Amino acid sequence: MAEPTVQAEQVVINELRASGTEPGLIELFNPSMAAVHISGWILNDGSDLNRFQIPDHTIVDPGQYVVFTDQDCGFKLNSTGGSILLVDSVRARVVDAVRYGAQALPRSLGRHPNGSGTFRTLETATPSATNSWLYIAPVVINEIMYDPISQDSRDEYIELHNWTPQDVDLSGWSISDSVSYAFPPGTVLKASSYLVVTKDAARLSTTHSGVSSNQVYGNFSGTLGNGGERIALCRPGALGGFPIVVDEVTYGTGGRWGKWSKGGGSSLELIHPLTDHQSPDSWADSDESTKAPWTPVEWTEC
Ligand SMILES: [Ca+2]
Ligand SMILES: [Ca+2]
Ligand SMILES: [Ca+2]
Repeated sequence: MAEPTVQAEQVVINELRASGTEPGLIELFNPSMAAVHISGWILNDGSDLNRFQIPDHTIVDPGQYVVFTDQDCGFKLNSTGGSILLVDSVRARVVDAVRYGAQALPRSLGRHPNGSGTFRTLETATPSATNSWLYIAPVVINEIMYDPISQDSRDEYIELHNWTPQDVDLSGWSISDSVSYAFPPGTVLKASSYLVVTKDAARLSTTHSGVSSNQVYGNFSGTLGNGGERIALCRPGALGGFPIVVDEVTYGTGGRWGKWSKGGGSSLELIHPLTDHQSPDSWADSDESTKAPWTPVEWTEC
């Protein structure tokens, strides 16, 4: 049998979980057609202090996985965020590197799609197996009005939806990046219901008379970019620690992102909660004729 070829770029860090009630893990994956010898390669967390040399005779076969626990590595990944580097021993270069934020333990982070995509929170940890579907939080970013037809940023809003049968306490939750907003203590989003966070709450209550005032929150600071931007919904970390991203979307404009949401009178609406919210295919221009749960009244036909 031929010696495994060294194809440094063909092994990726595919899944990770920081140490918590479940042991920490780092999963490597070989997406290529050739076995890769990774003996002597180094895993570290970006510091010289915490480094692990992969043991002799470690080979990752094509389409296969190798998993190291925090016990194997001799150091623990930080649950409030950090880095992992995979360094090739032959050329002493970084083969793959991952930087991650605060984790929603015991859920893991992993590439989506498996082996190639960006790191996302996964529904279930899958050491030595194909990564699971994405974890979908009980409350999702459901609708985005980033470029109102009025050309007035005060008419911008973000709608959140609790798609589960349980009420969710949003105390300490926040929206960040393109705009900033922190929910006041005691905010509860009831089961199967919606709320709106806007740039100008008083104005929205007059322009959208069908919206109950207890569904309207704000004002957020900043504005939603008309050329696309990232919106993140965060909940507080354990013991008031670093905020954990529970849902995020980096919306775009045009093409698969739709035509009418960019200043044409529509908003962007999530088609279904249980989709990949980072994919444009999961979003569509709102249909103003059947808009739910509330109907804008300010639009006039040309
Ligand atoms: Ca996996
Ligand atoms: Ca805007
Ligand atoms: Ca809606």
